[in-house]
Amino acid sequence: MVVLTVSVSNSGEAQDKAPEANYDEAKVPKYVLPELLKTNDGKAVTSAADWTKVRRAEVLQLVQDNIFGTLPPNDIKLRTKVRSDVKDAINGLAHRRELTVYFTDDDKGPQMDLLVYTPVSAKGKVPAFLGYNFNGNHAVEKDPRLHITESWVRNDKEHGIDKNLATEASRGSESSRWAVEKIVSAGYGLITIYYGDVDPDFDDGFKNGIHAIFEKPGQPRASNAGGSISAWAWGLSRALDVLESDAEIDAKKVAVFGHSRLGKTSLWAGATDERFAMVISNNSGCGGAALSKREFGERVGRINRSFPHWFCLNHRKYNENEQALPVDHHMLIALAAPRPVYVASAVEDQWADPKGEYLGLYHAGPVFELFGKKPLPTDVMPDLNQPVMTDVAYHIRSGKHDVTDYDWEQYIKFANSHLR
Ligand code: GTR
Repeated sequence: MVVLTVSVSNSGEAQDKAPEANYDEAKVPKYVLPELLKTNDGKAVTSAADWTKVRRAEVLQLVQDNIFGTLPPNDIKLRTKVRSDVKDAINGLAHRRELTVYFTDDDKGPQMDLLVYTPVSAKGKVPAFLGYNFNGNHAVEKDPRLHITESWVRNDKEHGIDKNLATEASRGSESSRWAVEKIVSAGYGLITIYYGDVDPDFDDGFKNGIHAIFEKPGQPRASNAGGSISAWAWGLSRALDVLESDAEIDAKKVAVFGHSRLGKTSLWAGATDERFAMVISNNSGCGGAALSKREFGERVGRINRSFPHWFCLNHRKYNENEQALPVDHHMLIALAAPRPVYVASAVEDQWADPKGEYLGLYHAGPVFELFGKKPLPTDVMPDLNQPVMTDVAYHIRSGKHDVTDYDWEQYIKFANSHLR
């Protein structure tokens, strides 16, 4: 029997001591992945039409009911207000807008701010990348004109964040992760949102963020009710709703992007909303691109205990019990097909299981093939810093868990061949 000890750290994230994460490939158990191309009643899926008409919905349901849970309803009226609009951002290269999107009629109610960059040189609508940031829109660039988020943020002494409120000291603190200059110079737009606007990232029993609109206090939670990742995915779709009537962004060419927990989110958003034209997972690891059944690095039990609010309650059935999962993350990735998907790893990020991320994309391949798309050619990972790009793409770069200029250079290159 495995005895688990769980303690809660100052950051509010639980840290358990056992079982230790496995980093030894020889200790990966023999596992059998659930079949992508067989329907629940055992029929072979042999064409794109079989996938689209029958199997896709089954797979979506399996991923929803066992991993992330349902998304909030989408039949709400959105209102938008321009908070700022400048033409001289990023050394004069970008038109930059801050757009507040209200989820109710109440200006003080749940809302999110879209930070929208478009190239000033653009003639007509541009394709774009859309993704959440971790620290607030004001952390993307050190421009004093940007509004400092008023949403809950994780305490961070280095950036003067105390009592969960952002201050001047956190301006630009996340700028190394957002290659805005490269993106707009390549002719793309960038839309980013502080993820805590949609749902603050702590376990509060689903009362804050957009949960305040949809959840009834005291009501028991369904075992497949969505957690924060579903809420965040929902928020990305609402951003796309807004972009559909934007004069500068081509909403039919929006790549949904995310790093780490937000990479799990971008995969789930791409799965649940087929309007996203491309899906990018940066170091998404356990719960993202990595296969859970490999039990390598971070595992299902550990993530559920550290972040009890991310997934649905059903996901806990697989704590220390991954082999019982009726789904795995190749199925999550396959839900993006036939749209282009990019999965990226970092070699020092073994916690996220780079090989498991690669294999997640590799084993989604048969669905891409049904559509005449080229998947990853082999189950052998490419060398360091040697991206493979077909109709899907993968790279493992040197360095740690992060988003770097190198990552963005590859995403832009991949987008150049698929979103142009
Ligand atoms: C870690 C978590 C990972 C990843 C990461 C992040 O603590 O274990 O799964 O999501 O956080 O989002 O930065």
